[in-house]
Amino acid sequence: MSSILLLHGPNLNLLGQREPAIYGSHPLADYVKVVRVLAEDRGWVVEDLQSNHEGDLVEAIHAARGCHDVIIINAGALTHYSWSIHDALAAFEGPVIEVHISNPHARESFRRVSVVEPQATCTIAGLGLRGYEIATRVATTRSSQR
Ligand code: CA2
Repeated sequence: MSSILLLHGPNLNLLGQREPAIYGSHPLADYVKVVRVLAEDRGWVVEDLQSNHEGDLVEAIHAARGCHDVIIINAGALTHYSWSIHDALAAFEGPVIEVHISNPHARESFRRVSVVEPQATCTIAGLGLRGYEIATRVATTRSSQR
């Protein structure tokens, strides 16, 4: 069965509790559910991980090799500086879909750089939950090539 690894980086466990003007009011569980329900409806399985630790995310990406078909990743603030995640994603053979709840390009200047983006098949930003639905549709469509 085809499989998605859904990764969330630091502080995303706080979704729904703070900064609703930027991130809305949905908890992280709602984002995971959107991906899981749609993917399973299409015959895919989903493994998800949220971690506040960069190394956990790097190790999950390593373990995805030969195990998962697609990675959907919102690396949180690590998006903007984690070369470890960049390098780990480079070793993953399948499509990588970068997702952001907000639109980093419309915010502070430090958010305008993503070191995930060079490793991503595509980036979906600023659409909140809808962005995760779109990411799942892309992930589960056979034509999504890296
Ligand atoms: O828009 C996104 O999805 C981000 O990846 C979220 C990151 C931010 O550093 C990126 O620039 C864009 C931050 C996630 C922090 O989430 C919080 C949620 C509620 C309260 C506090 C932080």
